[in-house]
Amino acid sequence: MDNQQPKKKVLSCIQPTGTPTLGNYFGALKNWKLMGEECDAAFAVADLHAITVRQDPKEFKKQIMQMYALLLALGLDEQNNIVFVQSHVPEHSQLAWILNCYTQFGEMSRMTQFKDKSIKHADNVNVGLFSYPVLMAADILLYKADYVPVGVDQKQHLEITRDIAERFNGIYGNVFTVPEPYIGKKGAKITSLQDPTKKMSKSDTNTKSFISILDKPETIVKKMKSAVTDSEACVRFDEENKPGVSNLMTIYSCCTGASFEEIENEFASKGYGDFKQKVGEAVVEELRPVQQEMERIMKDEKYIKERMAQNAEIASRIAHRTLEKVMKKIGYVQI
Ligand code: ATP
Ligand code: LTN
Repeated sequence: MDNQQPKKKVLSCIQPTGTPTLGNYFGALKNWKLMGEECDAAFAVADLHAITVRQDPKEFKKQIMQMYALLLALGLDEQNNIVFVQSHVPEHSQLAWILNCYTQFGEMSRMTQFKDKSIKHADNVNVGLFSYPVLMAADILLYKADYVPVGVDQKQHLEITRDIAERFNGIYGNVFTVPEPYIGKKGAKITSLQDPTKKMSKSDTNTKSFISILDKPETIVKKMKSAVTDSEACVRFDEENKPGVSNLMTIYSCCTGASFEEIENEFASKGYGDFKQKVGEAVVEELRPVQQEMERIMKDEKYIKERMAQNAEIASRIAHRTLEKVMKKIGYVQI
């Protein structure tokens, strides 16, 4: 990104539906930090999206606080970037309703996440789950984001956001910035430690399949040691034939910055036991500062709520400007 140009805008959100995993961290959060250093960024806890799946009220509140604290612990609010909670900015719901009316049933029916989640939560296939990507489009379009850093699983939702924006602009002129997904090269897909053909997911019922960002060092090393690999006993990157080892190499590379070739050389004469131990230790070191900062922030609820309130005010100002413009274009009466 060229220094002479005005800074590009970035927005991304994460749902407070459990403690983030290493997948969320490398696929999303770490890229957020890097992009926040170069761009004008806004990051949010997507608590409106989270109720598409039933949440226990007490637990939900705790998870929103925890996720927000984590974003602060990662330093995402540095350089004047905004870190806020989606439900504190009502414009998200307002614009989502409007955009619902500019989105076709047919195009939404193609969303693979909807199909997957309706199977997973067959007893609660609610309309919110169906229109989930429209709320996501509202999040993005309110802040005129140029780039949206996400993991590869969200690409389809970004495509529909672009379609909605282009359609609206086609009718009313240039209202929305058409955003582009930003999918990091490394870490775009961290897979499950127990079934490396599936993505690592914080809602997996098998806790050995993921590493949570708050797991204790000994738990991290233990989970790494029980990661599924293969019988070749050779550290070599081959996603198709060696998905388990390739996943561990990706994680190690994300932690240390080493290339796959360097990793292959480092472990050329070593077995999987040594390799897994080293990957575990690298993850522990990567997460240590985040965990320490998180522990400090979580002790101070008053501070967290103050930061939430300040940021909600700034976010609202930006969101309100976009919403007003949209409503004016449609023909609503301004008072
Ligand atoms: P759930 O398990 O509840 O479906 P999730 O772990 O997929 O949730 P989300 O809140 O849906 O997490 O995703 C937050 C961000 O993390 C998104 O940008 C998503 O693309 C990214 N992400 C999630 N899982 C992975 C993964 N295994 N590898 C890389 N990125 C991921
Ligand atoms: N759907 C996303 C979370 C999300 C999001 C957004 C990501 C909600 N709104 C806007 C990017 C931009 C998810 O589940 N990962």
